[in-house]
Amino acid sequence: MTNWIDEDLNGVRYGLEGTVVIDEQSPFQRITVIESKRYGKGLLLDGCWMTAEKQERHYHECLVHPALCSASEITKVLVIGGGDGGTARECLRHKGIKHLDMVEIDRRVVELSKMHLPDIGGHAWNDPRLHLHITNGIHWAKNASTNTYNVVIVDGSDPAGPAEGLFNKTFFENCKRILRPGGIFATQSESPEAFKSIHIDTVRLIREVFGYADPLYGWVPMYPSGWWSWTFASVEEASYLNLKENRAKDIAKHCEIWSPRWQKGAFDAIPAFIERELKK
Ligand code: SPD
Repeated sequence: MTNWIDEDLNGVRYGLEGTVVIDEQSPFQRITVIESKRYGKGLLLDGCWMTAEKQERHYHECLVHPALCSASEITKVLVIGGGDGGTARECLRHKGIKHLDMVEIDRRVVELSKMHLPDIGGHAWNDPRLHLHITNGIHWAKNASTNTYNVVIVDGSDPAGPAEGLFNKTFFENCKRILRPGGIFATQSESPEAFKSIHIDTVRLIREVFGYADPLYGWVPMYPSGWWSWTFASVEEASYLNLKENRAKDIAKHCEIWSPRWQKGAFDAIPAFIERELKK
């Protein structure tokens, strides 16, 4: 018998054929781990696709490397969310990182990811540079000292449930405050098709807070519409557009999707309807 596991959104289903391995309620959200025919094991939170073994690089590489290849320094980095470990794994490919704080609200996401999706976090879980804190990332950003991090990366889920506060002005202002000069902020910024207004509002707000912000467009086939975005921001100038050549060259060797050429096209691939909206 064929089993389908679907994310339902506004009258559309985004599904994979497979079986449910774990389905439990944590204090924060419903956590589901599945085994799919096409993409291997996958993770859903509150019924929304987060990641899958054979597709996660589409997402994690594009969130991490534009920021880490363009910040002036990358000694100290903060990741908020990202409990499956994929963002930390991509960050820690960068030898220049000395200290990575990863702040995840839900201990069970980390535990179940380590147990069922161990390759997504991979070596990151044992890397001494990784400092995992199970606590609220919004409070972390509020309480961190000014000028602490070279890069702040937000790998949250959609703006409902525990991730809702990762999309508001106060949170973005705190992220800006804790960035060091020359620092870069990065966040997943939803789909320009399936979450059009959230996407536009998010880019606008980040631009208003930081001064410079641009969305980058790519594909995560399992997410609603498959068409996804990540937004990068900085304060003094649009420094996320300028890659540090040596850093980028080293990292690109290991990537499946991301490369300097891909990134150039992905910033330029802003759809006309979004560009018009952002100019208003
Ligand atoms: N609609 C899905 C948005 C998910 C963003 N975060 C995914 C977590 C992967 N580390």
